[in-house]
Amino acid sequence: KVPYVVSGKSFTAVAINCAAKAGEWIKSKLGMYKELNTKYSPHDLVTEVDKGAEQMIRKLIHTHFPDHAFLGEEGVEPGPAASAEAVESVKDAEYVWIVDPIDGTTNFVHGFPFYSVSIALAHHGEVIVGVIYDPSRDELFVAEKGKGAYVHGKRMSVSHETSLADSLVGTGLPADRDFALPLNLMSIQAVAPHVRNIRTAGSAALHMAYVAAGRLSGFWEIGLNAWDLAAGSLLITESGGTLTDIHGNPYHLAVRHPVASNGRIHNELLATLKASGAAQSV
Ligand code: 2AM
Ligand code: CA
Ligand code: CA
Ligand code: CA
Repeated sequence: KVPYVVSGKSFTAVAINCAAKAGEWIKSKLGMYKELNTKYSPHDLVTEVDKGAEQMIRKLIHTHFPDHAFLGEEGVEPGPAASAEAVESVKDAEYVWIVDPIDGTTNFVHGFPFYSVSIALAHHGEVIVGVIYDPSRDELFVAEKGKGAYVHGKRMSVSHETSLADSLVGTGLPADRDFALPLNLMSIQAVAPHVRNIRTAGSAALHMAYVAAGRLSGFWEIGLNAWDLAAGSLLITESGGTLTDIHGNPYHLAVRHPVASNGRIHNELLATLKASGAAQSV
């Protein structure tokens, strides 16, 4: 049995406080960031607001839970090797907080109002709390293991579409132009003729929250990281959806090529991705 309450302060309450506080601060900095730097590629952006938000969240979490491990995007060297190593080093921790302070930095930089704060807590590698906050719409998505998923207190459930033909799905255009982007473009070319339409709005975490809320029937992307997916993973399963990797294996913290759906279109989406040839390359 997982203890949800530690010294009178629930994990979920702390996660929500962190997401709300950081989100409000991030929003106040819209159009006001000072330093724009690149990380792994010229398309991989970071600002001092990403770093400041992560520091704010880490401090708040450690005030309440000083013994818990912490994995945040801005604390990890850019690139897939360092990310994999960082996930490996925390995946068995008793408690680890997995945080993306701004998911959708490119949108934040351009003032396109689709970015989010993503905060998850994993217990021995299993996500038990997931919170995603969208400051632009003031939408708060919350899931607790075994207790359902909620958007601003209202229970969420996935969409009812049973075929790709009736589905609106989401994906991304990865910043890694050499490896992930060409593969994801192949997958988009294969999926596009079969679905109602595709959205690539620039925040993987928010796309996952939208699958949980029934606004998208599916989402996939090649080359993501633990902090993009951990909170969304619980939103998906607690709202009745299905989350696997691109080969159909169950989700775990090291998964980098996720396929999320309402469950009903999952096999058709997996089969289409397989037929595209992209799945075999990762
Ligand atoms: P970010 O804004 O937190 O960096 C858009 O396709 C998604 O890809 C976003 O969730 C974005 O997260 C993520 N992303 C951006 N750069 C990336 C990189 N170099 N490798 C993997 N994911 C990246
Ligand atoms: Ca980033
Ligand atoms: Ca991200
Ligand atoms: Ca980020």
